[in-house]
Amino acid sequence: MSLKGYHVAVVGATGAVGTQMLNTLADREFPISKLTLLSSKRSAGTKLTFKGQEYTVEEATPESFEGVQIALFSAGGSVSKQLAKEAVKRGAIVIDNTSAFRMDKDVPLVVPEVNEEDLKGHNGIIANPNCSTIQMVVALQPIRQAFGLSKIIVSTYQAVSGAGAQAIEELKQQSQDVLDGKEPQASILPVKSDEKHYQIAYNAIPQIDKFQENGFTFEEMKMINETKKIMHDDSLQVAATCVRLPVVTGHSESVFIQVEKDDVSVEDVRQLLKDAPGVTLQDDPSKQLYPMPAYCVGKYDTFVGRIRKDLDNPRGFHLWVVSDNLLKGAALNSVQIAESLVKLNLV
Ligand code: NAP
Ligand code: 12T
Repeated sequence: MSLKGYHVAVVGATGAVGTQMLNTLADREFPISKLTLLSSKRSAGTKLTFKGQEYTVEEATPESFEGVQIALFSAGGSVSKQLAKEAVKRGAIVIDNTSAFRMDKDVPLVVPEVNEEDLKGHNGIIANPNCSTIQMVVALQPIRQAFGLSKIIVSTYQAVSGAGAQAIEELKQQSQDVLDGKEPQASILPVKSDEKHYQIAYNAIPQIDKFQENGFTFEEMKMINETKKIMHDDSLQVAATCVRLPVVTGHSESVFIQVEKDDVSVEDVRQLLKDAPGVTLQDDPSKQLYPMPAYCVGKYDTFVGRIRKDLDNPRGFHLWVVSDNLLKGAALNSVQIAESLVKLNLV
C-alpha cells in the first residue's frame, strides 16, 4: 500500500449498490489515495460527493483501469464480462458483485465471516455472492461449525432495491397510482428483459430473475449453488423459493435447516448466534422481539430470530433471517472483501 491508501474504482457508482459502496467505503474509512467513479455514458459527467469532496463520474472503458489497484464492480453481469478482465490485465484486483464469475472454479466466492481463507487462491477476480445467499450463510455458518448441517429449505421475501434504482421507482409510482385510483403500470419487475411484467405494489411475485429449464428461477439456483460453494459442501441439500415483496430495502428469509448432531436445543442455537460474527440475535417471543426489514435498513449485521425446533424432525430448526440487501447483501460484503485482502496482504 502506498502511504495514503489504494487507488479504488467503483463501476456502477451511480446505481443503488454503487451509492451504498461509496457510503460504506467512507463510513469504514477504507484507505483510498485516489477514487475513480465509473458508469455508462448516460451518467458520465454526473457529480458525486465522497467524504465532502466532489468527483465527476466517467464512462467505464478498458483504459479507465490504468493504475487502479482495487475495482468494485456493480454495473450488471454484461459490464463485468466486458471489463473485469481488462481491469485485471492492468493490475487491478476486481471484486465483482454480479453473477458473471461466481461459479467459475478459479474465482473465490467470499463472505469474510464464512470463508475469508478462500481469498488466498485468487487470480485477480473475486466474486461477491448473491444478496440472499450472503445473509443466509452468515446466519448458518456458526450452526454448521458447531452441529453440522445436512439440509436447507429457504423461502425468501425480497426487497425491490435488489433489482436496482428503476425497480424502487416502479414500486413507489405504482403505490401512488393505486392510492390515487389509477391503473398501475409495470415495465421492470419481475425481470426487466422479460416480455411480461407484473404489478409489485400491494402484491407478492414468486419470480426473481429468469426461469431455468428445471423450473427454478436463476435467483433460486444462485442460492443453491453458491451456498454449496461457499460452504465447500456439494452434498449439502439446498432448496429455495425466492419471492419479491413491495418492500424497498431489506430481504427476509424463512429458513428450515437440518443439523447432523442429536439433542441440539433452541437455547444452544441462540447461544451460538449471540456471539457470532456479523449476527445480531433478536429472538424473544415474550417481548414480541424478532427481526423486520424496516428496522434493519442501514445496519451492517444480519438479524436472526423466531428460532424454533421442528415439532416432527428432532434435528430440524426454523429461523427468520433479515438483513439490508444493499449493505451486507452487496456493498458492505464487497468492502469487507477489500478489507480482508488488505489484512491478508493480498493486494
Ligand atoms: P442500478 O441501480 O440499476 O445501477 C446500475 C449501475 O450500473 C449504474 O451506475 C449504471 O450507470 C451502471 N451501468 C449500467 N450499464 C453500464 C455500462 N454499460 N457500463 C458501465 N456502467 C453501467 O443497479 P444496482 O442495483 O446498483 O445493481 C447493479 C448490479 O449489481 C446488478 O446488475 C447486479 O449484477 C449486481 N447486484 C448484485 C447484488 C448481490 O446480490 N450481491 C445485489 C444487487 C445488485 P448509469 O447511471 O450510467 O446507468
Ligand atoms: N436479479 O447479482 O433482482 O445475483 O434482486 C441480485 C439481485 C441479480 C445478482 C434481484 C438479481 C442479483 C437480483
